[in-house]
Amino acid sequence: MAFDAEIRAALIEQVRRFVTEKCVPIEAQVADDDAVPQSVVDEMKQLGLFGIAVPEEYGGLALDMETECLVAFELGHTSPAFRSVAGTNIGIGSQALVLFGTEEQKSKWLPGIASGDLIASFALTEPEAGSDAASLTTKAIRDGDHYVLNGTKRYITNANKADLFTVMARTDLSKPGAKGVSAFVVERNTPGVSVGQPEKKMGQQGAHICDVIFENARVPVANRIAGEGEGFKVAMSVLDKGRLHISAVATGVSERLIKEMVNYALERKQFGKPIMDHQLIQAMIADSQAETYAARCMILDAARRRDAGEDVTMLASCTKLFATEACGRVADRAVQVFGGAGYVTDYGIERFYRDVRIFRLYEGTSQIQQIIIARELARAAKAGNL
Ligand code: COS
Repeated sequence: MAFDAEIRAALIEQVRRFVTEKCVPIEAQVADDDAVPQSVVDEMKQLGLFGIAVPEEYGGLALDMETECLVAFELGHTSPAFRSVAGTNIGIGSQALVLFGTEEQKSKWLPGIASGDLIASFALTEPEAGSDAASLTTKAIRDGDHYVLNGTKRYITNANKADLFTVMARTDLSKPGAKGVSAFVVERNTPGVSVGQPEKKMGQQGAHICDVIFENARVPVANRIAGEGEGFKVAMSVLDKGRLHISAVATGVSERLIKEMVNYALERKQFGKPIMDHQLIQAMIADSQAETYAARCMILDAARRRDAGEDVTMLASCTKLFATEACGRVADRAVQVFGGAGYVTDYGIERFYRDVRIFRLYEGTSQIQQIIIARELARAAKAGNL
């Protein structure tokens, strides 16, 4: 569904104003406090940000992927910790339900996810199952009308605030790989579910990741998403979309950093003139702009194709690989253009430098994206479709 151009422009403008007026001025405070103020979270709720990827019949804005990416570019214009508040509701925490949930499951949870009253989280990674997600060992053993879950999930974004988790767990112990995995909605208040302390991390203070531990947690069979053994595919489909969204956030941050670089380079004088007039500075800024523009075009193209019903597994990996690696280079150049000031906390550039490092890791490392791209190309060639 193509989104009405006027509604879309109005929404983008609202998000832009919110980011500029409410988020940018308190970036340092959020990093120092390691928390996004409740008033800002409330405003995100009012804007409908928690529900942008939830269908209208469940209270969401039902944005198409292209519009979601345009919103994500805007959210990237400030510290990524702000986006993370609603990030799991927009993406990996809600989309298993949106894409594969039954009517009953959707009407039970999606309205709360859309309004932001329920925080949803995605629990795939484990201490011994990161890139090799199909090797997960959390068990879900059927016992009458329930599954009994045991295991530990690791680095789960927003786990400390989550009301429900999409959990991938092994229902068939005789099948070691992807085929033995099923997906479940697990409510936080289920006896036997506990959440660890937030990890101390390199960046994105204000956003949190924790362990989630299941000890004989009994989850109703009705909470299983899709069929037994289909959980890995559910997770991968969710990540296809999530990777496009993260690409757009990273590219938004690149755009912000280019603006910071240009403004600083016009002000800062060395050798008797603004450093913007020095060609080696120009080269760093120009390379950043060219790469960011390329990322933006790739993302919008992949998003439109997804909206048109195409399989975008490979394209999502291409955008995630390119946009997040480009963002890393842009952040590095931003520190370089700022010189000593780039290393000093007050200027905020070193914070972005740390914040963006995770983009190349979560929702699949750059190396996993390369593997997926190569795998899809080989598949297409074997099928005579290349
Ligand atoms: N959409 C739907 N189904 C998919 C899929 C996708 N994007 N990708 C894979 N599948 C299916 C495959 O078709 C296969 O099913 P069949 O055997 O019926 O064909 C099944 O899932 C297993 O796929 P595959 O054999 O490719 O699995 P691998 O174990 O080789 O792993 C990678 C694939 C490496 C791509 C996967 O483990 C991965 O993405 N790892 C990174 C995990 C990640 O992003 N973690 C971040 C945590 S969330 S912040």
